[in-house]
Amino acid sequence: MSLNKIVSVVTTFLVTFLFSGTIAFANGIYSAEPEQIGFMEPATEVMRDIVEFHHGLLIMCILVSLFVLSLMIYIFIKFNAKANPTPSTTTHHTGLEVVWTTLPIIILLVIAIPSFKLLYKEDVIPESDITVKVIGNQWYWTYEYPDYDDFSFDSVMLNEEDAAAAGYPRLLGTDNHIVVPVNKTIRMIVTANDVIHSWAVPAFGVKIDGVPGKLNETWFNAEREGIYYGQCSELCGKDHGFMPIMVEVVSEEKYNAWIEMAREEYASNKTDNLTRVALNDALPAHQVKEGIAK
Ligand SMILES: [Cu+2]
Repeated sequence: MSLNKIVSVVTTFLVTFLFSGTIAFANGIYSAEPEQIGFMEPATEVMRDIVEFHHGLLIMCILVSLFVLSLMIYIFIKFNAKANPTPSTTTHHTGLEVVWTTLPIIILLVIAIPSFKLLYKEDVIPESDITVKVIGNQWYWTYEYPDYDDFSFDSVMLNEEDAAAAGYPRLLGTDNHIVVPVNKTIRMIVTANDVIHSWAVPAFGVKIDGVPGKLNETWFNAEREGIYYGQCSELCGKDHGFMPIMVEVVSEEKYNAWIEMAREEYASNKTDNLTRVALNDALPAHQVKEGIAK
C-alpha cells in the first residue's frame, strides 16, 4: 500500500468517525444507522458537549501518540547499534525530567477542567417542567407520569413483524412509549424492580442506572422533535438486549393531546404490572409465559 493510499484510508476513517452522526439526522429517526461508527446526531445541549469533549480528547490522544511515535522512530534511527556504536553514558538531565513531569500534569489539567464542568452540568438538574418515573423490570420498562394523576404503563419490545409494520427499527420499537414536549426540561427518576437496569438514550447523552430500592435522577431537554431510541445499558439477564427505550419528542400541543389520551388509556394501569405484561399480545411467547408464571 502506498503512503498516499494509507493517508487517504486513515483520513476517510477519521472523517466518517467524526461526522457520521449527521447521517442519522436525515431521516428524522434518531437511532444508529447501519454501518455507523460515530455518535448519533445530538438532540440535547449536554450530548453536544459530550461529543465536542470526545472529539477534543481524540485529537489530544492522536497528538500525544504521534509525538511518542516520532520520538521512538527518531531513537530507532539515530541510536541503533550501527549508527551509534559508542552509546552515551549520560544518566540524568534535570531540565528534561522537569518537562516530562510537568507536561503530562498540564495535559491532565487541560482535560480535567472541561470534564468536571460537563459532569456537573449532567449531574445538577435544572428547574424541571415535567417528571417521568422509569422502572426497570426483567425485561421491559414501566413509566409513570406523577404530574398527571400518576398514570403508568409498560413499554415492551415489539417483535420483528410488528416493529416493521409500525415503521420502527428492528429491536428498538416498543408497544407503548413515553412522549415528552420539545424544549422542556424533563426530570427522569429511575429505579428498578428486580435487578439493576440502565436507562440510556444516546442522542440525549443520558445513561443512568435503575437500582432496586434507590431513586436515581437525571434530566434532558430535547431540542428537536422526533423519535429517539435507546437500550437498557446494564447487563440485567437473558433478555437484557430486548428491552429498548423509545422516546417521542413532540410539540407542546401534541403533548397535551397525548396526555389527555394517556390519562384515559392508562388510568386503570395502577395495578399489577406482571398481569398486564402477561396479557400483552405484543410480547414474545416466552416472556408471556414467564409473566403468568410469576
Ligand atoms: Cu435491563
